Amino acid sequence: MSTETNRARRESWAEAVKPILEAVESNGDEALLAFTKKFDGVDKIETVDLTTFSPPEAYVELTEALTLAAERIRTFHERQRRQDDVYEDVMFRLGRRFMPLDSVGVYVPGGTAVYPSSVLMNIIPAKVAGVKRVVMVTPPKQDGIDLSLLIAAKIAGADECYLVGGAQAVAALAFGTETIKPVDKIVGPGNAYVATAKSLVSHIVGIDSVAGPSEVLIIADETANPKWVAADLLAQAEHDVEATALALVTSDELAERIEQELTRQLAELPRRDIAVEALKRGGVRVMSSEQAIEVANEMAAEHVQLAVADPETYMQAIRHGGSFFLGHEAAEAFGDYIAGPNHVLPTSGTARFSSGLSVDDFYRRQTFLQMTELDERVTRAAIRIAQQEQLDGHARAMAVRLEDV
Ligand code: HSO
Ligand code: ZN
Repeated sequence: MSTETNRARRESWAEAVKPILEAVESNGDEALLAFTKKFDGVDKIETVDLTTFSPPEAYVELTEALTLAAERIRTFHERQRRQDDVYEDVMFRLGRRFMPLDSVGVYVPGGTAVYPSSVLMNIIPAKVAGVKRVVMVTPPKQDGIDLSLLIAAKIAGADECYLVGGAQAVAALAFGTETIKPVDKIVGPGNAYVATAKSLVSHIVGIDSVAGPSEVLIIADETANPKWVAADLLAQAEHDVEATALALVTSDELAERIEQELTRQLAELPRRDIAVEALKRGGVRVMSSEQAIEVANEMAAEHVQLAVADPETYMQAIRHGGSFFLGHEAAEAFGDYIAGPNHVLPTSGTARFSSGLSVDDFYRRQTFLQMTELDERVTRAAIRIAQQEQLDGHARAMAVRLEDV
């Protein structure tokens, strides 16, 4: 799509979202309820008490699965916890401390992509960082909310949960209403209106990066299993018609066998129509391993799967990628659900400069200094720089100490 059309679309989303933000900011619950009625056809702002919520019998197996996934995700993220750093030099005790955010809002979409796994992936790092108040919001539905989201929220440790969605939910989290107290940062995926709302409130509240359509780049050599490579391409392609599932393979023969597998497996895939559409942009291409590495570096894909005999060597050569999956067995799907690393990853080439969601996203890094001894050389150097900047007040603030200490 042209830049012009993209800009026009962005502007029309912003036009639709701005009045919603303003109304919720000025009128709180009253506006939140009015939009919930209008867009979701539901006549109340429901607060879900997760402490008293317990999954019905039919959900026992899913609850066990989500509990195991949560444990593994928690273990992985606990290793990302930060230690404060303090040291002393000739003049100061200096340090950096990691302060968890007080409160975080997690937006959970309720449309066609209802992913309890994403509830775990967004909430667990916040709780591991030490965020006291994690608030989940998800759109209400006339036929009742998907319980898998509530189960995941409870397992992950959400503190509050409200059934509100869309731009109005983002506004409530950013500005606060009588029912929903404001938060310091909003994370979680959402549709264009939710993403627009997040960016429009980003001057008063932290936001995560906007997730584009999911991507996988698979590099496969002659040791790869065509059936597995095809299955992994389809796992990505079924996400979204805009998803990218691309395999770069070293021989025509392997390409052909993967194509055959794709045709065979597609026939049995319930989300076949979506996958077929997505595969038009991706699919299988033949090239040398050097070229494949070059493409990988240019693409900076969200997921990089290395279905090759020596995945480590490839990973050394590929500088960009959100998350790497090494070897034939390491299907991306394991990473989506249960391995441990976060599945919220940079898309659309943003892996060139950004990283997947982690515990770091829920800390503020604060610095401190305390004078232990006044060092004349250091002080005089600072005064000299202040004079250069013609900030005499600065120079004096230090000079008076030099005189008195
Ligand atoms: N592959 C998606 C995450 C996901 N897959 C959720 C299934 N459920 C983006 O990393
Ligand atoms: Zn996935």
